[in-house]
Amino acid sequence: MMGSTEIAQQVLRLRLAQMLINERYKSGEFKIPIHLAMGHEAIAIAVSRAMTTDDQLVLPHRNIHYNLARAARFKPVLDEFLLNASGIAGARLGSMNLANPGDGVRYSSSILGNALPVAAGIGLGLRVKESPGIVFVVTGDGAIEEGAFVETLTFMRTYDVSGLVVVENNGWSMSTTIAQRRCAIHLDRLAEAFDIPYRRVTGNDVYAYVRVLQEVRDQTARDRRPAIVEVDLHTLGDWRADPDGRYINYHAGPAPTVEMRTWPVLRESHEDPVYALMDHVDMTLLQGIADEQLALLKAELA
Ligand SMILES: Cc1ncc(C[n+]2csc(CCOP(=O)(O)OP(=O)(O)O)c2C)c(N)n1
Ligand SMILES: [Mg+2]
Repeated sequence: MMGSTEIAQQVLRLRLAQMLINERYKSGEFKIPIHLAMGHEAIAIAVSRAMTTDDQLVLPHRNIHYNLARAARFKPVLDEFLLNASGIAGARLGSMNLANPGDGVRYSSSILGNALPVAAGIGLGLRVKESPGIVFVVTGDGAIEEGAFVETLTFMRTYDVSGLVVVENNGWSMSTTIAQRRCAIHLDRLAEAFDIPYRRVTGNDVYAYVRVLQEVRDQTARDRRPAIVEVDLHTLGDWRADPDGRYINYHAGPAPTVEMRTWPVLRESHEDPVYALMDHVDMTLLQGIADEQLALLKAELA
C-alpha cells in the first residue's frame, strides 16, 4: 500500500533533526543532557497527528520527538537546548521539562512518573470545562513502576477522564533492561482490570500507528475513560559497552554510531521507523524527501 508522503516527510524530518542535534551533542555544545529518541519517531508522529486543537499532551524526560513533532520550527527547539533566550521556552525549560503550550505540549517532567498525575488533573480540567479535547500522556516502561501510574489510571477511570496513556516500551530503564530489573507487567490484563481499552502497536509502521491512535483517541473522547496504547520500540544508537562487553543502550548522551549515508536509516530492519517507511513509499521518493527535509532544517539554522 502506498502512503501519503506527508507522513513520511514528518518521520524523516524528525529523524534528521535529531541527527543534527546529535552532531552538535558530540561536539560538546549542550550544557544540559538531551535524551534523544531515534527509533521513537513513528509513535510521536502518530500521537501528534491524532491530536485535535483541543487536546493536550503531557510528556516525560524523553520528549524530544514529541516536541519536535509539535513545533512548527526546528530552530527554537534547538535554541532551547542550547539555553539561548531565543529558545521555544525562553531558555527556562531546557530539555527534560520542555513544554510548548501553544502547540498543545502542556507540560513535561524530569521526575519519573510525574507526567501521569499531572495529566490526570489536566484531563479532569478538560472534563469539568466540557472541552471536546482529551489529554495524551506518554510514559516509559521504566516509569510505569512508579505508583503514580496505577493511581493515575484509577483516578482517570473513577472521574471519567478522557486520557490516552501511551507506554513507550523500549525494554530499558537507565542502564538496566526491564527484564533485568523487574517482573513483566501485562498491561493488557491491567487494562482489563480497569475495564478500559488497550492496544499494542509494534513494527514501526507509522501509517498503521496513525490510524490506531486516531481510533483510540476518538474512542477515549467518546467514552470518557482512559485507554492504554503500548508501543514496542527500540531506542537506536548504542553508546557504550558494560564491563562484560555487552552493549548498553544510551540513556542520555550522543549516539556515536549515527552516520548519515545515502539516507538516514540507522538499522536496516523494522526496528527503525525510517527503514519501515519503505513498506509504503518508494525508496527513490524517500531519498528525495530526506534531501529536501535536510535542506529545510539546515536553512532554518543558517
Ligand atoms: C523520581 C525519579 N526517579 C529516578 C529518576 C532517574 N531516572 C531518569 S530516567 C530513568 C529511567 C526511565 O526509564 P523509562 O521510563 O523506561 O524511560 P526511557 O529512558 O527508557 O525512555 C530514571 C530511573 C528520575 N528522573 N526521577
Ligand atoms: Mg524505557
